[in-house]
Amino acid sequence: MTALDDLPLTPTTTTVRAACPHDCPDTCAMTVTVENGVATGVRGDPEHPITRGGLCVKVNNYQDKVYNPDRVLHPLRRTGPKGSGRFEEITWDEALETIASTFRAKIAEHGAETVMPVSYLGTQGILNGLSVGDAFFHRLGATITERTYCDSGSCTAYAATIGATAGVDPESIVHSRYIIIWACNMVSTNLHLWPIVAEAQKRGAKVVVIDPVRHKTARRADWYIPIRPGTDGALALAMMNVIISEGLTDEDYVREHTAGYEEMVERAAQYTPEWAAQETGIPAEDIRTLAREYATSDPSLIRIGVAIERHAGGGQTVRSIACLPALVGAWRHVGGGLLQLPLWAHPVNWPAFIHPEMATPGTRVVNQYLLGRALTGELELDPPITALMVYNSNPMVVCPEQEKTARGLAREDLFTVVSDHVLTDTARYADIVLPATTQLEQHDIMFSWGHFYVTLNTPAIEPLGDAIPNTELFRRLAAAMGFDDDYFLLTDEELLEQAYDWSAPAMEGITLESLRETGWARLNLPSPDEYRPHAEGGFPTPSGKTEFRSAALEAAGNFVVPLFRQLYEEFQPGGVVDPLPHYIAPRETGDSHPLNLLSPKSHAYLNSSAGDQAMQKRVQGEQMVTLHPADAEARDIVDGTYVSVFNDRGRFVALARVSDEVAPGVAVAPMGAWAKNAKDQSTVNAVNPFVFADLGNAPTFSDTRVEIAPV
Ligand SMILES: Nc1nc2c(c(=O)[nH]1)N[C@H]1C(S)=C(S)[C@@H](COP(=O)(O)OP(=O)(O)OC[C@H]3O[C@@H](n4cnc5c(=O)[nH]c(N)nc54)[C@H](O)[C@@H]3O)O[C@H]1N2
Ligand SMILES: Nc1nc2c(c(=O)[nH]1)N[C@H]1C(S)=C(S)[C@@H](COP(=O)(O)OP(=O)(O)OC[C@H]3O[C@@H](n4cnc5c(=O)[nH]c(N)nc54)[C@H](O)[C@@H]3O)O[C@H]1N2
Ligand SMILES: [Mo]
Repeated sequence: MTALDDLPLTPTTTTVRAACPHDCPDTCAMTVTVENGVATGVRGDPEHPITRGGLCVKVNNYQDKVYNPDRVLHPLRRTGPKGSGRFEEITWDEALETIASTFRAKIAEHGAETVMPVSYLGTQGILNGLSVGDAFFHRLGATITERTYCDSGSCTAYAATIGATAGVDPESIVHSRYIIIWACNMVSTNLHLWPIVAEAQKRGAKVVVIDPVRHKTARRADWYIPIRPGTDGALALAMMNVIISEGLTDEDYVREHTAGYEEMVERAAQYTPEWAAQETGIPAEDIRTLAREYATSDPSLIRIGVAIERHAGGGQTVRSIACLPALVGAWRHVGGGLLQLPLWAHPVNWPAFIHPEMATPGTRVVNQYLLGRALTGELELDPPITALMVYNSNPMVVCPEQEKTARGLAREDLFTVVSDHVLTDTARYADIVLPATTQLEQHDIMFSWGHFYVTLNTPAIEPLGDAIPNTELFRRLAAAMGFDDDYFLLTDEELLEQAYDWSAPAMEGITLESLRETGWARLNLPSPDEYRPHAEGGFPTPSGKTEFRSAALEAAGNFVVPLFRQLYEEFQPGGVVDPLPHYIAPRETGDSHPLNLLSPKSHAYLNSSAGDQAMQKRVQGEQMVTLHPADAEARDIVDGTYVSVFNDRGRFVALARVSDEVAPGVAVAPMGAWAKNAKDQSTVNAVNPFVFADLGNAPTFSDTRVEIAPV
């Protein structure tokens, strides 16, 4: 690769190919400069078609995370009260012995389900990420943790409607003529897709943003449509109503490649633009215009953000939206259709990491979204959770009902182990803290949920202190527990070989050896200038069609797609679901707490990661809440002063920002700031509910009502 060869290198300087580890659609290819064994800088690979040489504010100083003086570099044992953050250094042998003997004692007393793992996507690497501990906990017989924080409801709805398809290639979007960005603040959360959208816009595409907040992305749109939170389903159904009633459907496509159309026509008749205007706050004439423009501009593209699912009817919202491209025949064209999570394009060998066969059939499943309730006993569990192991996650910040999470973690009879880079809000409650390596110190290989490239991460430097990768952590824990299954003996090199199904058609021409040369590679799929995955239908649904009437929902009821459970199993039946798309209004109505609070992502943090890093804190500022001038005036709230945000679940204090970026009745408090740094030691998840959305056990972070008052 010439660009790397051109770098001015001194004899002691090397450049190593790496991959951004973060839970983000962009999965950037990075290069790391190493001088005398020290990483001195990271930059985006200029040749990568998505990264294009640029890294975002969250990672462009990644070396500061690696050498952060606050890093935990040795195992620690608690010496002060839980939450105090007082610890002493111990050896790995002492730590492993303490963990193994305590797990054994707890299991002898309560049974193995008394142990609960809590993990999410601190790193997205296939080796060290989502599934790294699954085999260990299956072998132990621990409670199975269901992980549905992110896009689970959307994935259920999407899979039930068009199947687990990659959908539109993000690079094909340069060809799109009408682009709807729906509940996605792309400039903050999917930054590397924006230049592609901007290129389409330059070529004449109209960019529409539908969001309750006029954010950085909305300000670049040709048409910004403010919407009442949680009512997007009404808008999508009304768009169907207009498209059908005005004869704007692609009749041939609908006839050949959809199922249940006649029933959908009947259903959609009730969802008039006038009705939807009442729900959404969008004038009926604007709804008509949107539907007409969408139906008559070829190719038309919808990009949905993860935030679209975070309310009571989130699943049905995505069902309705996923029906639209087939209705207008958008899939016929390059750059036409729907972009959700192209991760389905990646033939990752998940079962090799999850090892479902090691699980004991019938082991109970607890969703970690309910962690606070599980720990405080409000969720009646028999046996109770008495041992918790947290890795790749920071539940004190990301879980709803923060006060319950804190109260649960403070329990004296709970033994908590946390593996992380630094003493997070959660780690401060641990009995044992274990030091984890960062991406520059470990092997990994990355799939992407935002593009069609696979990226290899080669360690750039030796691990600092006693830090180890998660893979090694579970090898050591398995040895300490006396597990001798072959899996627990595999080295990282051997795990890399298992990461992908290398014989899958999408991997043709890609090997570990080739990746060691190039760093990254595009999956073997048609070029973005030609890729029309569903021009001839071929949806991976039971009927092979876009299913207005969903056979999967009809057969299974509500379900969680396999990846979101540790078990790699088929549908989890759970309740009857109307198999036709329909509208479910937001759950919280706001009689006593009138403001609808949203907690989208922070621009400078990656969930809570980087939430305690100096540069990122400077960019992001402290926990804020934005509200409309009319709402501020009615409450005597002045811009730049502290306010209390509260409801019956809890409260947090934030700095008020008064702006007409949000509509009256809406308030926005980004998530990711640490409680430790907050004015009253709590953040936005203090007020969020534990309630699931309609499909896929998705969270309902956007379905939250609060009141705000000066403090
Ligand atoms: N900078 C940054 N980037 C990130 C992350 C981060 O923490 N920081 N996290 C990564 C992760 S894990 C994820 S899941 C993605 C998420 O990325 P996005 O999908 O963009 O999610 P959010 O930022 O939570 O919300 C996006 C927008 O949805 C809007 N929204 C909320 N509720 C509704 C609603 O009911 N209807 C409509 N129409 N809009 C609504 C919010 O106002 C917000 O502007 O970002 C990834 N990228
Ligand atoms: N209110 C509200 N809450 C939300 C959301 C929201 O929009 N609003 N979004 C939800 C969504 S979409 C998501 S994805 C979740 C995110 O939830 P999490 O995935 O839990 O996100 P983080 O807070 O970043 O926590 C990851 C932790 O893993 C650590 N880590 C990173 N790399 C490694 C490693 O290699 N080894 C180990 N052992 N640890 C590592 C990081 O330092 C960090 O402390 O939050 C959810 N919570
Ligand atoms: Mo997420």
